[in-house]
Amino acid sequence: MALPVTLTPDSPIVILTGAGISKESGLDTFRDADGIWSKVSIEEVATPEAFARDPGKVQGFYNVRRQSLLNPTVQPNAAHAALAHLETAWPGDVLLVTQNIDDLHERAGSTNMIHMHGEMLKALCNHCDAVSPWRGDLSDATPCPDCGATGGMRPDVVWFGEMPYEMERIFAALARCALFISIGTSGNVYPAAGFVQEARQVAGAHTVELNLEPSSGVTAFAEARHGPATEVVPAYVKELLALAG
Ligand code: BJW
Repeated sequence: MALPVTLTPDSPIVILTGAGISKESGLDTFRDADGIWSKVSIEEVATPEAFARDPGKVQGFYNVRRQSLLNPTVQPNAAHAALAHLETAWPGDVLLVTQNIDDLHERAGSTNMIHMHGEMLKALCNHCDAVSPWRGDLSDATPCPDCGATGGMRPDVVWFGEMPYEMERIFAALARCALFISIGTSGNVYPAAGFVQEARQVAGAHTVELNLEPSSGVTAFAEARHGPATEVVPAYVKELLALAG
């Protein structure tokens, strides 16, 4: 499908990514048949109540995922690279909002980005709210590097019932974007699942879904292209950059 004529090379773009973009880098998605939530329940590991009830279990879940992310076989793929290239080559603003807590977008070179669900390679102290870079394991005995207290260190990630990061900045960008692209997300989790309506209704943006298969919210998008992220994302970016000349 052709790109809309209303899109000009200085049009602001907002991109939302989800777990599907990192699947071909070797990281699991959540809701696919072999996904994370098929092995462990949200209520056990992804709520503040779960952490209060059994911090060791939650720490263990994230310790394993942190070490998987740090495995040298896990590297950014062609979709991450294409988005980093778009940010530098597109004359207008490109804001990348990721739901992912991995660091593959940064490793690919993206800089204007928001981790709305936090970052696996950071730890947050429940006692003093300090955020620290973190690559090792966390446990109840881990002291906070800032306040020294133990028992409060948790991964700096956003669990169900918690407020995602930088919502004001995200909604401001959605309200003025001309193009909204959603990549590799099932559209099950709010507020991210509502961004397409915001971009369409408030900004009048063109909206595109790039996903392995139609997501549950596909009808909200003006355009959709389906296939592996490493194929559909570079192809779509190439079309956009041809428009920029
Ligand atoms: C490929 C591919 C390939 C595969 N190529 N594609 C009732 C109604 C509305 C809302 C609520 C409600 N009850 C409760 C809520 C709110 C709740 C919510 O949304 N619940 C739903 C279950 C209904 N949300 C919250 O609590 C959020 N906070 C909140 O709302 O605060 C209040 C607020 C209100 C208004 C404004 C602002 C704030 C917090 C949500 C926190 C989510 N946390 C998690 C865990 C984070 C840490 C971690 O990673 O462990 O975030 S849950 C998990 O889901 C993770 C993900 O970021 C998130 C989204 O998943 P994602 O990325 O979409 O992955 P999948 O697996 O679902 O989809 C992958 C897709 O990729 C699939 O479609 C595949 O087909 C595709 N794919 N291979 C391309 N190669």
